[in-house]
Amino acid sequence: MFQLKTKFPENFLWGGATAANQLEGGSNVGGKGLSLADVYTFDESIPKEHWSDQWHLMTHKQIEEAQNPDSDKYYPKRHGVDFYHHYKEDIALFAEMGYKAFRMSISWTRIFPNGDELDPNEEGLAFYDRVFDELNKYGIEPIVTLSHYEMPLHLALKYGGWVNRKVIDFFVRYATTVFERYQNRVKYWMTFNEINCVNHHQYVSLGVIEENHPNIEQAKFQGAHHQFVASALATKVCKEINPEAKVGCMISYQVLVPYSCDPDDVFATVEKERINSLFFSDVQAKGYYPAYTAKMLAEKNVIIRTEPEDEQIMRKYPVDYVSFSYYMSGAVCAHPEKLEGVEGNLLTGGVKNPYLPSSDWGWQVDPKGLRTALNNLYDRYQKPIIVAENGLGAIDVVEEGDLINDDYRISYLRDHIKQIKKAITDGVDVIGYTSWGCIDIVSAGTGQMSKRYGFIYVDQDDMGRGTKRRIRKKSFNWYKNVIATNGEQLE
Ligand code: BGP
Repeated sequence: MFQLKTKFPENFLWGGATAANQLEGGSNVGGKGLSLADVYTFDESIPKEHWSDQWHLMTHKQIEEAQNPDSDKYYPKRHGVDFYHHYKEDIALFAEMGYKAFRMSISWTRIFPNGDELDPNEEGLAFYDRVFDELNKYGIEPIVTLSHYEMPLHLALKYGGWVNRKVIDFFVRYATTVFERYQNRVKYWMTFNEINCVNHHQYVSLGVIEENHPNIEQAKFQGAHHQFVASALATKVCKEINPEAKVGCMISYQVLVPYSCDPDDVFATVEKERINSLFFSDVQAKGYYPAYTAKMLAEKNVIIRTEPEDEQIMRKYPVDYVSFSYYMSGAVCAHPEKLEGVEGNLLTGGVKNPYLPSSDWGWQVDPKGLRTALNNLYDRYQKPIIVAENGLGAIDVVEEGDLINDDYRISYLRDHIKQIKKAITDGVDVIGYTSWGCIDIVSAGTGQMSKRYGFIYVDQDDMGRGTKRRIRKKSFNWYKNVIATNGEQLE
């Protein structure tokens, strides 16, 4: 009855994760339309601290400029690392590492270039046929995100993004198209990447162009509601097409701890963790709005407009599994004025935890926090969990003989995988681990290429210059051995 688990399960989904807009390139081929990500520039002349601003604030002027074919700006997410033309070589390298799973996203604008067409673009569908066939050749299970910061730009410009209820229908049409087409090749789906990020970066998450927006909080939560409904409707369709398929939610989970044992810090942490992350997985995993929603929305002066059928569809179609990205933890202080703040992928303005080191980008490294995260989510939902992203963004140096000695990355990943193993012993049902950016790709936040996460180096710089040659890093062989020993040999 009480069976202690001390090992990773036999069929554990070891692998890596990417997103189409950071990986694929080929934005001007195969009939692809422009996505939100395609208008994101990288410009070294702008001060570093503003590189991520476009995630939440994109102006109409910037978009107009991006649509001008003569613009001399560099748009890194149009180029990615050209997986579009290198997918065979890249998948062969994943297979060489022994991948059991590959998390990727479908670029919505390859399938529906503007988002509101009635018929899909066959060339776009055919591209993913080829990718899935290639994965299948090596027995690699695709885990596919439907929307990873790359909705059609047209839906943002014409309809105002996810704030508009019509976008639900466009999304469901897109989801239905890909569920039908790939029903025999894809079992694991995720609807929205880091759905809680609507709260932090409304441009990439919702397609809301913020300048002079009259009520941005209202827009965020109305948009989130539409995504919840869209996700439940997509889950319904997915199950009708293939009852064996599994649909998951995906949040960015920055585990939060109180800065001190001051009761004010403790409760501030409870509330901050809800609004930052858990509210979103609560709705998607349980299928209904949690009791604290009313107060949370009242404090923000937000009134979500719903339709009578929303509640029922959300209750009937919660997700099958829960997944999350984990890069760091955070500390919460009820009175943070005198404390040092920290950087992070949620732009949450937490305070520095004096017990933790930070990455070169100021993200606080806390492997034990991953064990806490897994326990928290499993206690709360009792659903299988995939660690969908985890990794270290770092500068890599190619030494004589194509050597890349990324011991720092090995150490980061090893420490985190150890904590997953402990969580399995704690009783958590973890079914997969896909480390982030298994091949170097363009950074989501900064648009840099030099912020590298991969086991495979790509010879390309921040401005897209380079041969795009793929080189195995030291971590490549390390991870290969981790997978071969099913997580038993981590040193
Ligand atoms: C997550 C996103 C990814 C990603 C990762 C690392 O929030 O889901 O798309 O890139 O963070 O962030 P960055 O690329 O900014 O270092």
